[in-house]
Amino acid sequence: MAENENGRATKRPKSEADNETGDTDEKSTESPVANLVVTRILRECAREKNVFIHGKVKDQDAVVILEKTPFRQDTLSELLKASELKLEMKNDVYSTFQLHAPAHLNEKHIKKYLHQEVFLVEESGEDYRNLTLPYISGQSFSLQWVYNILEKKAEADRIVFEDPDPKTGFVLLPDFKWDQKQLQDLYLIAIIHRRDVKSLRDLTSEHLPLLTNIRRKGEDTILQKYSVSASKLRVYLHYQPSYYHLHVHFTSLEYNAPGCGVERAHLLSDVIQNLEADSTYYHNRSLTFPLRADDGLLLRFREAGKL
Ligand code: G7M
Repeated sequence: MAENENGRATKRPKSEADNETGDTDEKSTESPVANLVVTRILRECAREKNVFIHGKVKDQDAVVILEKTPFRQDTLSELLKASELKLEMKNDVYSTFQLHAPAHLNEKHIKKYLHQEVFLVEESGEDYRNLTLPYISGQSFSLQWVYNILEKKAEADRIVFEDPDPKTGFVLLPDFKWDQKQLQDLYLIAIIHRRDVKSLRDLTSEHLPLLTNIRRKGEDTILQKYSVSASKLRVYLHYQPSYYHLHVHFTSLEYNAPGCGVERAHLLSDVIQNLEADSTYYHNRSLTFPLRADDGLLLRFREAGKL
């Protein structure tokens, strides 16, 4: 568990029933993860300082994500003053130290590490229709959390902007990976109101008014509310996304957000230009993305001899 003010824990919904009400355990005083029995570490990234844990809470499956947030300016001087330093290496004017922070600023180490191999997959338009679409349609990726947000059953107080138009409208709110304590890792998502666009693959020039609306109003809102200008934002879509209801990520350019690499992120401005040039661009083009070894979709590509 991340126990200090620089870390946070997030628990995904335990079940559909919990999820439908939009009610979360956050309201109760008991820590929702206090009784977590860890089954295994699904993923840990030392560089991004996060860990994904599969476990059980009262016999129900749960996924807990712990993520180290950026250093906070207000605790920085205390961190430097009160920490114990152990010299590791000295060379010319350079020295490296191991820093042992005071307990209240520190976090426990999670040592277990389960590395998942990742493979890059190239998906043609035909592969999408023959392999990916049947696969994602057969999966029960719950979008209930998305509908809860759109219907104001959850996170309603976190919405920073809404355009209610059923065709071009969207809701803008902080991604749950952002604790909103500092702008350095600013992270918001725009979730569209219409429910018939699964991902980048579904987009045609018909959706240009929706996309340009998201870009303009999303950037304007972030400038007004957080004083972060468009030139300081990375605005993109994931392919493959984790959730097949179109949403756009707005992250601070300063923040190396998980999934913002070239193999997964598609800049909204590129998407708009590609659709302006060719309405069927995302229906026909090959798209490349990473899949983890345990991803069922990878198996489909393997079985089809595409890997
Ligand atoms: O594009 P992709 O599907 O990979 O991204 C989904 C994004 O939604 C991620 O950045 C998640 O952190 C974010 N997210 C996921 N859930 C379940 C929630 C949620 O319940 N609330 C909010 N605000 N963001 C979420």
